[in-house]
Amino acid sequence: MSGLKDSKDVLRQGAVRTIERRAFLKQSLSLGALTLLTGCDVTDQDSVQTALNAVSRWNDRVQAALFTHRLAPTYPESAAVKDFRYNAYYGEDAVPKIDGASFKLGLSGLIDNRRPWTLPELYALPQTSQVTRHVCVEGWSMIGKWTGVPFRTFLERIGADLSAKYVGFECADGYYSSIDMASALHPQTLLTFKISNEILAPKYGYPLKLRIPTKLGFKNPKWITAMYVTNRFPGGFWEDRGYNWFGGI
Ligand SMILES: Nc1nc2c(c(=O)[nH]1)N[C@H]1C(S)=C(S)[C@@H](COP(=O)(O)O)O[C@H]1N2
Ligand SMILES: [Mo]
Repeated sequence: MSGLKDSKDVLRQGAVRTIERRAFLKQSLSLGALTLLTGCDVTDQDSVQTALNAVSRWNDRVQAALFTHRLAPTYPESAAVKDFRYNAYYGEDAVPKIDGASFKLGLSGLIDNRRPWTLPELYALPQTSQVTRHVCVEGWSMIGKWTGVPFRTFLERIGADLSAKYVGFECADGYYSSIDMASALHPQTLLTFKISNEILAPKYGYPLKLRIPTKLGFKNPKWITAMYVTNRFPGGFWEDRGYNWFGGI
């Protein structure tokens, strides 16, 4: 890295910190202040929600500036927990059981080759492993080892429009989520097939889980059945219920 780039980075970080401070101030505004700033009637739930959503979208942009190029910490393989904790919006007894033999990953949106992919085809892609910390917003975290294809490799292989804004995911349990393209192309974002060196057990998302260690657990969809590339903001299951969409760690 050249000295010039270093000093630019320092300047940019300073600017980002200022923005972040403002974002923090803006996020901790009272309803009264929100009324003054946005001119919306706090007794009108819709306009309050619209204003708060606008603050959250703004927060997404600040997080994108702060986190997109950062690498998540990695750990020695010995740190990976074998009996990983299960989580979903329902109990373990209700996890989807997907038939791998007939499974096909559906593709749509801004992708050149939208033919569906079978598991043997996906398994034939170049794979890599990572030992990283999964952080759940509900207050627990755990280090695990996941194996799969770098998501960027897959996006390139299918001819995805890498200049599009979002990649969205649909899951067998009705869950859905989406990520910004920069995070989709991040070197640690993997479309995974394995946890702890073994094919994902049903509860961990068989056959496909997106592992994205730069984002919170709810941005790591399991039981992915379809994905799409789009410029239209797709939201997500928890994101549409109030969790911040960017979900950076
Ligand atoms: N399809 C689907 N994916 C999901 C969820 C879900 O309910 N459905 N929950 C998310 C949340 S909140 C977490 S913390 C992780 C948990 O993954 P794990 O069971 O492998 O620990 O899955 C994420 N992906
Ligand atoms: Mo979570």
